[in-house]
Amino acid sequence: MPSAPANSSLEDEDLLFRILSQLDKAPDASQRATATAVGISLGRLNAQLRAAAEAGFVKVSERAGPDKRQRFAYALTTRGAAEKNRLTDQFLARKFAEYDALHAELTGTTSGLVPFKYRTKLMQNNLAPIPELYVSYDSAQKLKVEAADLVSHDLSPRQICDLELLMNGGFNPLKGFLSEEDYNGVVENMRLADGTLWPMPITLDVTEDFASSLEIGQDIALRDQEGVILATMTVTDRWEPNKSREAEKVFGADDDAHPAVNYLHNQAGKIYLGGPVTGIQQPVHYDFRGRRDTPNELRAYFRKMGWRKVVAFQTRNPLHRAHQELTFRAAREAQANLLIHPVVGMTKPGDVDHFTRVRCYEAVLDKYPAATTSMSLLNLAMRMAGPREAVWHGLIRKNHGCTHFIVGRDHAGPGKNSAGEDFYGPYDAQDLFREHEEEIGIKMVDFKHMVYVQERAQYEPADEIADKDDVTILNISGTELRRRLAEGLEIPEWFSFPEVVKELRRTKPPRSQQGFTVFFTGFSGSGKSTIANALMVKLMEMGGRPVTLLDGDIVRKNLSSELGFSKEHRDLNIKRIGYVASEITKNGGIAICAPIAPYAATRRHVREEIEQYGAFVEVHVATSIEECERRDRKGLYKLAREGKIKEFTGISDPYDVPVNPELSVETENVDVDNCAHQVLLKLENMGLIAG
Ligand code: PPS
Repeated sequence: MPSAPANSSLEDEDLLFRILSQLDKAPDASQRATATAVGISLGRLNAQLRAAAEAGFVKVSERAGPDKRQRFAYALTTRGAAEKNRLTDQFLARKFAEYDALHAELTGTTSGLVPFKYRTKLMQNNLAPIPELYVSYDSAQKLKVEAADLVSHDLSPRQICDLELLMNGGFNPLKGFLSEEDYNGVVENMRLADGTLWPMPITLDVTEDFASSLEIGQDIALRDQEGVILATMTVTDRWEPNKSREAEKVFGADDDAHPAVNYLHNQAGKIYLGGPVTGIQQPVHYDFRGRRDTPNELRAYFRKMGWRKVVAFQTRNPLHRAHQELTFRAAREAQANLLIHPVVGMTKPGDVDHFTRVRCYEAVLDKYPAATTSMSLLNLAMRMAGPREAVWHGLIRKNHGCTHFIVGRDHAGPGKNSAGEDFYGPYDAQDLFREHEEEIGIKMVDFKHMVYVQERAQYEPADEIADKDDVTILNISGTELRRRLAEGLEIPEWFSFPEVVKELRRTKPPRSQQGFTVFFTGFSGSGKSTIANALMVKLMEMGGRPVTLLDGDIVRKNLSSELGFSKEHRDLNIKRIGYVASEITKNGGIAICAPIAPYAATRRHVREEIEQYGAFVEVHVATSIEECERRDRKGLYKLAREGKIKEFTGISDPYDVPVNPELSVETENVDVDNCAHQVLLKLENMGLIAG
C-alpha cells in the first residue's frame, strides 16, 4: 500500500493534471465553468490556480468587461504545457496499473496490456491515438504571443524534421530534445535513462555563443527558417558532447565519410541543449500536402479502413520492380495491408530529390491493389546509421500504427568508409532488429537481396534460388542505374517501370545536357584563375550551355567584399560560391569556381550541395607552395613572410590537400592551354560534354 502522503501528493498531481488539461482545452472559460468541468468547488479551483500560477504553469491576465466573475483569464504557460504532458504520462501509467491489478484480481492473470514500462507496450494497440506534444489550438494562439518575447533559436532543416516527429508523436516516448542523462544512455547502450529502448540521439545542437547566453530553466522559442514559432522548449540541460564518442558508438566509426559523422563534426553546433518541448504548430509543407500524415492520422485511417495488420516499407529511393516484388511478398507473408512509407526529409547526400521520387511513387501506385495498399510521406531526417537506424525506423513505424516492418539488405546503409569498406555488414540491421523486436513492438519482415531470374521472368530472394548455377541471374546496382541514366543508356523493363524511368530521365537528362560545376582549388598564385579563364573561353567556344566564372578575386569584390581571411570568413565565402554554383548547376549552366578553398570539410559541403543537381568536378591546381612563392605574382607572399599579411594560406594558415579530386593538374613546365585542355578531356570523359 502506498503511504498516505505519497497518495495525497498523487491526488494533488492528478488534480493539477485535470486543471491544466481543462485550461488547455478552454483557456477562455470562466472560473466557474472550469471548476464545473474539473468537478471541484470554485474556492478550491481558485487556490489551485494561485498555486499553479506561482509555479509558473498558468498565466493570469486581467480582462476588461462588466462581469466581475470574469475578471481574470487563465491560460497555460510553456512550462504548464510541458507539465501537462508529463502528468498525462503519469496519469495514464497509474490508470493502466490499476487496470492490470483489477484484471489480475478478476481473472488470475495479468492483462498483457500493461507492461513494465507502460509507454512502450501501450503502443501495441496500433489503433489507439498516441500522445502528441501539441497544445490545443486556443492555447497555441496564446502561447505564440507569449513566445514572441522569448529568446529564439532558428532551427536547421534537420532540427525541423526532428521537431516535427517529436511533436506529432513519431518519436514517442520522447517528450523533447534529449537531456544529458538520456543522451548518455542512448549513446552508450541505446536506452533512455529510465531504460526505455531508443537508439538515436535526438539533440538540439547550438553554437557556444547561443548556449552561453541561456540560463538553465529558461524557456526558448524554436522557429523555422522563415521565423515562424513552431514550439517552445524549457532548457533543462546544456552540455558539450564528446562527438567522437558519439560517432564511434552510434555510427560505428569516427569517420567523416559517414554522412552523419560528417554532419556531427562539420555542421552541428558544439553544444547540445535538452528539455521538454511544447508544440505550437506543425512545420508548414506546401508540397504533397495530401500525402503527409501524422502518426494519429495514419492510425485513424487504419481504424477507418479496418486494417488490423499493416506492414510498412521504408524507402529513400524510387521504387523499381524488385521493390514491388519485395513489398508484395512481405504483405503476403505477414497477411497484412501495405503502407509505402518513403522518407521525404533528409536522406543520403546525392540521393534523387524527394519531388522526383514522390512523382515516381505516384506513377507506380496503381500497380498496387488500391484496397490493400496506401502511401504516406514521412518527414524524417535519416542518419544512415544502418543497424541502429533500423531499430529507430521500427519504433517510428510502430508509432505510426504499423504492426510489421520490412528490413532488407543493408538497411539505411551509408556507403563506404574512408578505407573503401562498408561501414556495416549487409544483414547487421536485421540482426540488431531481431534482438530487440519484442521491445520495439513491431514485427520484422526480413528479406535477402532480390534478384531477377531470367528463365522464370521473376524476382526471387537471392538465397532462395536452389538452381542458381543453372539459371541466369540479373541485377542492376544503384551505381549502374545512375551510370545508365547519366549516359542516356537503356534501362530494361525487367528492372523498372517505364513510368518511373521516364520520370527519372525528365529530372536527370543525360549528363551532356545537365549543368555542372568545375571547382578549382589551390594556393594563391597557383594558376587557378588563369586556367579557369582559359577553360571558360573554350567552353563558350563550344556553346550549348551558359558559362559563369566565379573567380576568387571577382567573388571577393562582388559577393564577399566585407569578408576577411579568418576560418569563419573563408568558410562563408566558399559557401556563398557553392550556393551560387549550385543554383547555376540546377538551372543547367556551367559554373567555374576558382577560390583557394583551403578547407576539405567546406569543399565537401559545397560538393554535396551541388551534387544534388549535377556533377561537381574538383580540380586541384597542384602547384607547390615553393613555386607559388617563387612566382609571387601579386607580391603577397613577400608581405606574408614579413608578417604584414596575417593568416596567409600555405605560410601562416593551413591548406588541406584534396584527397580524391576528380583531377589534379601540375602547372610547372606546362602551359595554360594544356592545363585547360586536361580539364576539357576530363569533362568529356565524365560525359559532361559531347565528345
Ligand atoms: S578563400 O580562402 O578561398 O576564401 O580565399 P580566396 O577568396 O580565394 O582568396 C582570394 C585572393 O585573396 C588574396 N589574399 C589571400 N589569400 C590567402 N590568404 C590570405 N590571408 C590572403 N589575403 C589576401 C589572394 O591573392 C587570393 O587570390 P588568388 O587568386 O588565390 O591568388
